[in-house]
Amino acid sequence: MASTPDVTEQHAGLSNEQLLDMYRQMVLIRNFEEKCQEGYTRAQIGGFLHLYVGEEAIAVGSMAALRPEDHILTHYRDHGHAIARGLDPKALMAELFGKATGCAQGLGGSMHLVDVSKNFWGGYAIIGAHLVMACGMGTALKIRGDKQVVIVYFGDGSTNGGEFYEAMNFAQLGKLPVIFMCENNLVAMGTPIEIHSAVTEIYRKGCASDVRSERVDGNDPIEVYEATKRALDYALEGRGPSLIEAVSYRFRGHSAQDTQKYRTKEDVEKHRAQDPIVTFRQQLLNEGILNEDQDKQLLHEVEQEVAEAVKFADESPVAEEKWLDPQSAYANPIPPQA
Ligand SMILES: Cc1ncc(C[n+]2csc(CCOP(=O)(O)OP(=O)(O)O)c2C)c(N)n1
Repeated sequence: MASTPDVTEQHAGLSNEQLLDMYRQMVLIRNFEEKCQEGYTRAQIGGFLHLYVGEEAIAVGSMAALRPEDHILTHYRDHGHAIARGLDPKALMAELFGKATGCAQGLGGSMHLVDVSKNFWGGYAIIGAHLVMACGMGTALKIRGDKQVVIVYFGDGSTNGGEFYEAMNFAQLGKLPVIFMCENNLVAMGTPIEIHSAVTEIYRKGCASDVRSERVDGNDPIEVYEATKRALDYALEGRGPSLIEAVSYRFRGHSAQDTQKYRTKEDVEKHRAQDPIVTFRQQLLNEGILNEDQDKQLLHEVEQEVAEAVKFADESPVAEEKWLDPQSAYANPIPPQA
């Protein structure tokens, strides 16, 4: 049987197998989040729920360029990053359901997914604050001489706060191995970018600290992969941080409760023409890397995997109350005073 021609030359050195894996991850993230929305509607998931639908190419493309030893910090819209980093969808869904089998024992919820064994240091809810944490991690790596990088994900709205400029300046001064990945989905909660930012091309904000900066199509996982690889190599050469602006769009509201009065249905539909999953799928079909039967099979397997995750979460015991003891917040609890 003739094998599919390998078109790695056109795809930044990615093999057909890697491209298919990236496509599968994007489909898995989308499917997982559709079930999250259902779980929220059924009150199986409480608290905040920020969906990443439409932005999948950024997490998948960038994670494909990272190595197991690299470190990840992300914001509260973190389901896609966790899945792309290879966290177990069962433990993630259980976390969302507030169950003891969740990746944070069910105490973190949607915004605080974590798995230290994968150097996935968590989702953070305070916008911009984790950029400063990335500098702390970058400093530690530099002092230890570890050949590792930190990538930190954040939105366009987060680049208006002081922490963004503070972090960029600090990282550039110390030539820290940090990749600042701005996911520009063109809106911060209910405020379109033209209204919240004086500079709408976010990568241009890097010039304030002379940080190497570039803008890519965040709907194209291969473009994101290439930009991340460039930033990774740059950091590993000891040359310092990079700012990547990946332009995309979120199809759902800011969180599960959002009436979306700040945009029209027509706006959303217009962007659907650039849906990263539909576009990537078509590209793989056109190039003979994927065929219709494989695609159906892949979708079937993903649906099964997500259904198993929901079942696992549903049947797991609720988070244990003993963990609500403030002492449980410490890695090394403080002994009681005499
Ligand atoms: C310091 C701080 N101020 C305000 C908020 C409330 N808040 C939550 S999300 C958000 C908008 C963030 O938008 P953006 O950075 O573009 O990320 P996106 O949600 O679009 O991914 C704000 C203001 C917060 N979490 N932290």
